[in-house]
Amino acid sequence: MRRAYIGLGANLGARGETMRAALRRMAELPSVSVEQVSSFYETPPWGNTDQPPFLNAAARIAFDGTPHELLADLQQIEQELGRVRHEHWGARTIDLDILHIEGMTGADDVLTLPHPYLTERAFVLVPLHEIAPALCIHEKSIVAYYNAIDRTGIVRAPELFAPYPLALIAACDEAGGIGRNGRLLTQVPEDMAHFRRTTMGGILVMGRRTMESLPGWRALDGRENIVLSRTMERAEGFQIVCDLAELWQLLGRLVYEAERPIFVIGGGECYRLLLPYVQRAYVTRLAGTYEADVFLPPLTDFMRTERHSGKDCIFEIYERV
Ligand code: A4P
Ligand code: MG
Repeated sequence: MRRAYIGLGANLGARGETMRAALRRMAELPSVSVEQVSSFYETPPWGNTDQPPFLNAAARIAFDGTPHELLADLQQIEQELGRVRHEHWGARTIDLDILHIEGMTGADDVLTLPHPYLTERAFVLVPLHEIAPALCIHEKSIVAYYNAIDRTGIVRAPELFAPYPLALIAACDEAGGIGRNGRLLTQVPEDMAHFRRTTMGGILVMGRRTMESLPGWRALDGRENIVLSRTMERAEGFQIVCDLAELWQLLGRLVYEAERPIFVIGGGECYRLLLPYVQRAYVTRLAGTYEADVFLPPLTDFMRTERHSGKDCIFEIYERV
């Protein structure tokens, strides 16, 4: 296996979706594993400046085979994702460049390594700097190139680099309450079983207080447990992220390995923060009210698509319209 760095760029169509699809397809290649993905950055067009802004990212991969085989695989993905070949340095659905392959330099008719413009382009250096600051190209570190380049106009695009639509799962009483004194309102076995069934095999994202409310502070089995917390440093069985950028990066890595559903499981603050990225909500309606002090944020822009009654509660599904 050799390590390589791939640059991704898109400025036509649903740019974020196309970039995510390209990463998934790269990860599906038998000869490639995607090890790390940078945030997505919105970047002003370079070269031909009379075109829409780009999304750019960089990925670190490990691959088997020759550089030319890798290039052919990447070009195949570009084709499948509907890359239309416009003019040189012009607009494109997706562009996958090999930025660098460890231990390899050289040029022939089809491939130049490292990529010839790598060190002159802020839209390459900014994402590459995020995942490989210490990498050396022509005996100079990426940090050094990064510090020297004009990065005007390049911004991290949080609403665009969310790697996947999220699902939300919550249990509310008749007043929309979800918790009280840092705990669930009540434990209905039927709802606990529903929660377990729905989320099994998936990725759970929770706030610190929700994590602390789990029995014995233990991670939930059969699922990846992620805690979003600015203050926590480590906890056995949990992966900790301190902000959304870190969350997207971690989720990116996890879901490119294997596509799994992602559930936001609470508490109130976590629901509020992540609701803009939620596509589907599983809501259990509990009978009665419990003097809650935390409430589910209103699901405006959602439509109820399913509702069935259990023994003690009602199970609903909402989809974003
Ligand atoms: N080729 C040679 N070396 C490589 C390499 N290391 N990786 C050959 C990939 N390809 C390499 O590329 C043309 C040929 O380069 C390939 O057939 C391959 O054999 P292409 O992608 O088919 O054509 P292109 O994209 O029009 O040319 P080029 O030079 O790759 O364009 P760039 O350099 O990709 O520039 N502004 C922003 N902000 N962000 C962008 O992503 N991208 C471009 C395109 C312009 N401006 C941009 C961005
Ligand atoms: Mg290219």
